[in-house]
Amino acid sequence: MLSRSLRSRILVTATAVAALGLAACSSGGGTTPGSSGTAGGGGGGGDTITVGFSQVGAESGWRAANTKSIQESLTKENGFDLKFSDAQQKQENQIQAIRSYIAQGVDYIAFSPVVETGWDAVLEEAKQANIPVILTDRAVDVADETLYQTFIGSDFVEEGRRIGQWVSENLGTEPINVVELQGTTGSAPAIDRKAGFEEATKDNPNVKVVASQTGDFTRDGGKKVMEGFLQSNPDIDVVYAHNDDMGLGAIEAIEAAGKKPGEDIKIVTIDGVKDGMTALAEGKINYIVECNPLLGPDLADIIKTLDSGGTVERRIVTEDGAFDQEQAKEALPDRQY
Ligand code: GZL
Repeated sequence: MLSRSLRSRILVTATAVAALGLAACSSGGGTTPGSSGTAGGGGGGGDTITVGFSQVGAESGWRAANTKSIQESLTKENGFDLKFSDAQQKQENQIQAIRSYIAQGVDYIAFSPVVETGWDAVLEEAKQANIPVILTDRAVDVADETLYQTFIGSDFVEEGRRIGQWVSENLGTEPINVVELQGTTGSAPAIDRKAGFEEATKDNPNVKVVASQTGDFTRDGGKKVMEGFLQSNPDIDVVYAHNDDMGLGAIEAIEAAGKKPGEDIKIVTIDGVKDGMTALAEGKINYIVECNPLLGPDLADIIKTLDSGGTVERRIVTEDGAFDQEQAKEALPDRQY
């Protein structure tokens, strides 16, 4: 969830603009292309707002929690007509879904881009159709930044940095061989989590990444890649998995090899979903940096702010916690996902 101060800043802007009568609420498809988020949106307040959402897929516990949050927030009772699609982690399916939303004339398009590049053409089509686009969870790399109104999600570089700092300080006091289970190739979280870890560990000669390969953010992918790592690397000390699900797959592979995860081979991951936090509390994972999936309420706020003629920040970064094994035991009972 956004911090209270950030949410209040978003809403205050809208109120101020509306009060000054500066809101130019257009009916139909939203704002003039390229504005900084002063969308008129579906009906300028009051009418049902139609939103087309293209989700990456259902690849992980994080994604399931994210989907639930969005579907529970953009409800008819809350003034939305949500059209939702699952792209099964294929960019072509997301592009097809966005084109379908454009053809349907939705008021807003929101999506979590499976990879960073390849979006310029379809987002230009949305811009020409006067449909504002909101990025959730993952960012895009486009030439024209006006192709989307705002990005809301975590700072993945910082997540990788926090993992790297913990590994360097707690495990890197002696030479350690690290294997890395990367997320989906070309995705913002995979690129940034790798960069953050490298930045935080580059000055510690004890920390050596001996193998790095994508497990595509899935439990099965993490297990299969870890099996390969175990066969080709006799002395693995630490697994850095870009998400809990690949870390949980690595646990299966490590136990099948007759070793103790969390002890013989330490594991650090990112997300903080229930299964990951449970493994952390049980001592099979050593440290988790959270990545908050509960973006639904903030997405609803952003769209309503834009729809009432308000403006939103270009980049809205959500707050993430971090947990060691003792902290996981305390936090587990109250976790929402
Ligand atoms: C991060 C999100 C990532 C999660 C994975 O915001 O995009 O995708 O870390 C999920 O679990 O598959």
